Amino acid sequence: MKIAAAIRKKLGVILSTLLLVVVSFALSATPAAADSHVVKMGSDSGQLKFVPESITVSPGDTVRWEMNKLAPHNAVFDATGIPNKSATLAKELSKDKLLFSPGESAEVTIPEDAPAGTYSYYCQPHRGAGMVGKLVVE
Ligand SMILES: [Cu+2]
Repeated sequence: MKIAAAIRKKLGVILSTLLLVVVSFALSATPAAADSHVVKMGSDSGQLKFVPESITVSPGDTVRWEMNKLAPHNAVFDATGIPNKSATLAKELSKDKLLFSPGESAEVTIPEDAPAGTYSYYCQPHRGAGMVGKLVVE
């Protein structure tokens, strides 16, 4: 009965592997999956805008600003424009490095302790032209 024992052993390995896959999938799927959001800098039609101008995000989500048209752009938050008026959080969220080439991008992860509310940001070179955006943190 050597063969039967070998088969049983193999079956055991297969079953435990299967169990491991199922369990690890269940564990990784449990916390609300973080979303990633993309905001274009400069509209396709050539306007000085963030597209979309307002997005709704959750803590843990990532936001990626992508250079599109009419460079240069950046995305800057001020303490006055965020719910808890924290200069530290504003700095943490800001991507003040200017982006020039289409496809260049800057990404930020919304901190888990970011308070809910509306966060306003702007592009430093084009703030006067109305290039402002909003993140609504839920
Ligand atoms: Cu700009």
